[in-house]
Amino acid sequence: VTADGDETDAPTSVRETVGRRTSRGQRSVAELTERAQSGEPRAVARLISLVEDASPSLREVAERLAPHTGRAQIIGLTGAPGVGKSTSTSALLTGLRQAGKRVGVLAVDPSSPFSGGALLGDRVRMQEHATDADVYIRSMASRGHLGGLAWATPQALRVLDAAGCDVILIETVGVGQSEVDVAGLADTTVVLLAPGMGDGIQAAKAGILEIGDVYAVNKADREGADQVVRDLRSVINLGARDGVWRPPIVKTVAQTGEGVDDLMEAIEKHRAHLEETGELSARRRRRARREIEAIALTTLRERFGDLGGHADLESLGAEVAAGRLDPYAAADRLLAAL
Ligand SMILES: Nc1nc2c(ncn2[C@@H]2O[C@H](COP(=O)(O)OP(=O)(O)OP(=O)(O)O)[C@@H](O)[C@H]2O)c(=O)[nH]1
Ligand SMILES: [Mg+2]
Repeated sequence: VTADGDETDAPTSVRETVGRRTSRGQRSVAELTERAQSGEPRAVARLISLVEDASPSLREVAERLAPHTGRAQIIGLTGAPGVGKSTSTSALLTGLRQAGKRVGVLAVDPSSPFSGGALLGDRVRMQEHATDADVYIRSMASRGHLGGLAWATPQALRVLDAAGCDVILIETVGVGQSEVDVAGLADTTVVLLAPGMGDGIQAAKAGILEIGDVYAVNKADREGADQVVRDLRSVINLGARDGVWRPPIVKTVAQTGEGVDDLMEAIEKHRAHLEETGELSARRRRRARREIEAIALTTLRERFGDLGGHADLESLGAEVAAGRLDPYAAADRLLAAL
């Protein structure tokens, strides 16, 4: 469903319309953002689509949303494929709804060029929440646009934040190698592990022990869960220091909801820790810096792309090929032409 539907009451100022890209939308950004803020699901969906499509109207969207952001608690879930991220997200969603929270869910798949597909299974898993008016579930994929999801994901988070979500759960596949580094996006990052998934700890050691604020050993109904907990604990204890957050380890069976209360409690403790130490605002400032950087880099890349056929490049190429100029100096000259 998109928010393009009824257009009878839409203002018609050309300057304020959401671009000519939409076939019949022509709804003003002002109205769209207002509706999103009041929690209208179709407006929220439409705004996230604008983000995904890198719409030119995003500038205005961002400007209008900015004063209404910074309230949501952002919880990231990450871990190897199939470890139970979506099932855990759904279980957390149930718990958060019982606590009366309005919740946004963003499932990000950097490897997929399209939404849907791999995320279809998630929709099935999330179905029980599909009709809940206080839940927004959205999947995002890169669609191959410039800059990929590096800047798009934080913008989608902003939309959900401004739409009044108390909590946003964001699920991404993989650790470290991912284009969308969930640890850079979330207030609290939950890393999921599970028994019987190869040499999980060894494989993950390199990256995960730096990013997990909370560890969930999921599929605790399976043999080997206690061993995963023991291994993980010994590695965490190795790096433990006084005054530094020591990530708790929680056992869960996401399918049945077992242990999910403990997981919520661990997340809340971490949240309290962030607030007490001032780390919450430090993380948010860091996040904002990365966001600015991603947008600036995307803009640069776009401009640079335009220079691909630039006359300077033609002549510089000739100079370098002939050995009259080194490629670094040539690159400097090209950049100076930006
Ligand atoms: N036995 C058991 N199976 C589980 C548990 N949690 C999830 N599963 C199953 O594990 C499979 C993968 O779960 P998902 O939640 O899709 O895992 P995911 O990490 O989101 O997977 P991707 O998004 O593909 O990376 C599904 O068949 C789940 O039903 C659990 O606690 N115990
Ligand atoms: Mg999933």
